[in-house]
Amino acid sequence: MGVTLVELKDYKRLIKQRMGEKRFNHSLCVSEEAKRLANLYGADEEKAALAGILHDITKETPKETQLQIISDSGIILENTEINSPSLWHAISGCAFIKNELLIDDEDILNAVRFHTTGRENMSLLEKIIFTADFTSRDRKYDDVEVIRKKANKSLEQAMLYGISYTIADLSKKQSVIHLDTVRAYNELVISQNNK
Ligand code: DGI
Ligand code: FE
Ligand code: FE
Repeated sequence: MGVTLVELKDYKRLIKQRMGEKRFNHSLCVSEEAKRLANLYGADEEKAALAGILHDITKETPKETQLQIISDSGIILENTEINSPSLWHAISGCAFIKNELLIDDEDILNAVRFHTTGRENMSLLEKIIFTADFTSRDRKYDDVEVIRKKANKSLEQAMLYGISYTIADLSKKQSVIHLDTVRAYNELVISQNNK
């Protein structure tokens, strides 16, 4: 699939209409960072830029509407997902770009679908979007420079650091941890241990 710059501009306009200024800026920053990482790791830069701009497309869509988008696309949520509203935007976002924007590139669809939890056997593009969401220019948290440095050396090391933080944070709040998150974490730990 060829994504031209003109198309990217149109998608930016569409995204801008769907969210507040701060979230739009985040989407632009993730897009830019995803493109940079794609260049660094030899992935398709245009696809990365597009997946980046689209990744949070339904983040500010009302929860009820998101549930409707999800059920309209034939997805039945698992119990853990029903109890984790912060995961819904990845599921509804993927369904929205597939069914409404008619994006048919499976890799882009999966990059949006798994950008919050990660999963086992992620593609290079999925890893790039997952990482860019942590390392984008707008992100400000204590260890952001640590993870940015890791991202320039190894996507897997950056992801492991990010997922470890997420799991610790979720368990501190006694929130549900999705199995995809745990599976991604375990796979990253095992592959680091075997290096
Ligand atoms: O959409 P963003 O804010 O840019 O970032 P994101 O899509 O990574 O969403 C972050 C939120 O998702 C944060 O509140 C933690 C939550 N989250 C990540 N993994 C899991 C999770 N929530 C649950 N319940 N379970 C998970 O495995
Ligand atoms: Fe998100
Ligand atoms: Fe995001």
